[in-house]
Amino acid sequence: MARKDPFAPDPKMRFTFGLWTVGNPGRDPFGEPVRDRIEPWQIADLLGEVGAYGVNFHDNDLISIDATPNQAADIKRQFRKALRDNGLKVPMATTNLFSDPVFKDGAFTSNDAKVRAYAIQKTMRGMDLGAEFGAKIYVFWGGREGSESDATKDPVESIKRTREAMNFLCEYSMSQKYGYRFALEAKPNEPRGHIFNAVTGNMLAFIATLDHPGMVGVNPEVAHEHMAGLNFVHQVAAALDAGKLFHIDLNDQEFGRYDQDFRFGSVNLKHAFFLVKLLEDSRYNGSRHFDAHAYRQSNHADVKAFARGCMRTYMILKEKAERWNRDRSIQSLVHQINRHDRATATLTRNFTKTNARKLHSTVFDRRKLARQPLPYEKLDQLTMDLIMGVR
Ligand code: DIG
Ligand code: MN
Ligand code: MN
Repeated sequence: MARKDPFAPDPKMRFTFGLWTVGNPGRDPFGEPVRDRIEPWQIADLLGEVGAYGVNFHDNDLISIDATPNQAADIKRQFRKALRDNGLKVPMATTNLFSDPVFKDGAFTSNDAKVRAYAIQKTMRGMDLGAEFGAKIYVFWGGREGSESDATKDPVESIKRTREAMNFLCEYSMSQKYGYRFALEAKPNEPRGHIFNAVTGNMLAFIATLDHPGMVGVNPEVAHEHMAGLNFVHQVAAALDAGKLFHIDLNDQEFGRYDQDFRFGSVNLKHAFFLVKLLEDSRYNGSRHFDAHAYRQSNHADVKAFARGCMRTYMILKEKAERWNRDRSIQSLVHQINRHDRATATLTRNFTKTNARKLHSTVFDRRKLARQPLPYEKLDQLTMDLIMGVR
């Protein structure tokens, strides 16, 4: 009997791909498609074959914007059968508010009130469609919500317009009893010169200003925070700390480049290792969604290798993170560098006048504190040994 692959995709990881990812025909700003377009049901068959848990979609990935009601019904019927045949879930849905020319200057932040209203209507209908397939997370990526010149849009008014749309759509989800949780996805630029709410930190602040902040979280993407030169693990940590990591877009990205959406872990293996460690240590129980696509040079067979590679790398890094947590030498160093002190800890945990008076009068030997050893090189090399497979 064939030995079970220890790094085969585990359904408990809830690995998902968007229709637009493995279905990407390979068009880019400088070239035409290089792969035949495949239908949603064919994409579902591909994801079933590689062992994904689920599939997500933008409204128009599934049903084109000009489809007739009969065409839409046929597509949904075929797709629903393919989901059943492949045992795939639909955890997330979202709206394409960036492809059609009507959104050339934004959707929720358009300077045209009718375009803003149409964008909200299109999102309502996208939410209806997602709910038909059982989606409980609704992602908002405002790819066109921005400007090239600040002469064209008031940045404060643009945030207010976004808030009006989000408040309305939260109410719509509640009125329809869809039970959605909204996940806001940041990106600093591309396709706009500057996109509002550029990074996950902006989104966390923005959520606090909404009428129903409890049903709104974030969907951070590796490539997008890297485009902003940020440490993605730290952005995800902030979302986890705020209880707002409702979804996550996994991929990879060279720093200082356009949005490359590479296979997960294929560029920054160390960052990917600490991201997987953070997600697993924190018992993240959402989808691990690969918002990525294969190289433009790949054919459909290689697209399957891309999808398998995303999940396999995650599983390998998960096993390495478990070994890091069990490694005696590593854990001994982690214990050594974290110096606990009960006396000072109780003083600063809660403010009281007594604690303040005691802390105020405490004598610290800062020269002795400064000489405390921090064997970070040793710890990081042990980590690199483990990541490189020699430990
Ligand atoms: C791009 O990173 C965006 C769109 O693909 C989509 O709206 C969202 C969902 O993951 N990510
Ligand atoms: Mn991206
Ligand atoms: Mn994304």
